Amino acid sequence: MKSKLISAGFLFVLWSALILISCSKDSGYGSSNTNNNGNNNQSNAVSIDNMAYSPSSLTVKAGTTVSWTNNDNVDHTVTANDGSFDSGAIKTGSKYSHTFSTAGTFSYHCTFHSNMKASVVVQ
Ligand SMILES: [Cu+2]
Repeated sequence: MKSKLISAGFLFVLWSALILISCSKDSGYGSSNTNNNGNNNQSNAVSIDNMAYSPSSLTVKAGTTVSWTNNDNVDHTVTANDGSFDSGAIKTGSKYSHTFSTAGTFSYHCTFHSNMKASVVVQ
């Protein structure tokens, strides 16, 4: 009688622990996946269209690779004001990528069109 009660109690504790473990595993896994996907897809891409960079100011974490896609019908460049990176001419439909490894504000422009200016803020 006594041992039956003890083993029932033990099973209940074991069962509760299993539920707790599986719950925390599920929620941790799901939320981190969603965050990673959201960040990667949205925050590191710049579109070049209508003689402008969009967004004109992009904030990323250090180590992020930013890619620019030329969706305009003329060539453009992505040229750092301090010379730290330069895409050269990016043709229509082409892409240029640069990895920002250090924090800071990196202003850039298009060498063909002096009014085209934007920046990447690296945190
Ligand atoms: Cu341009």
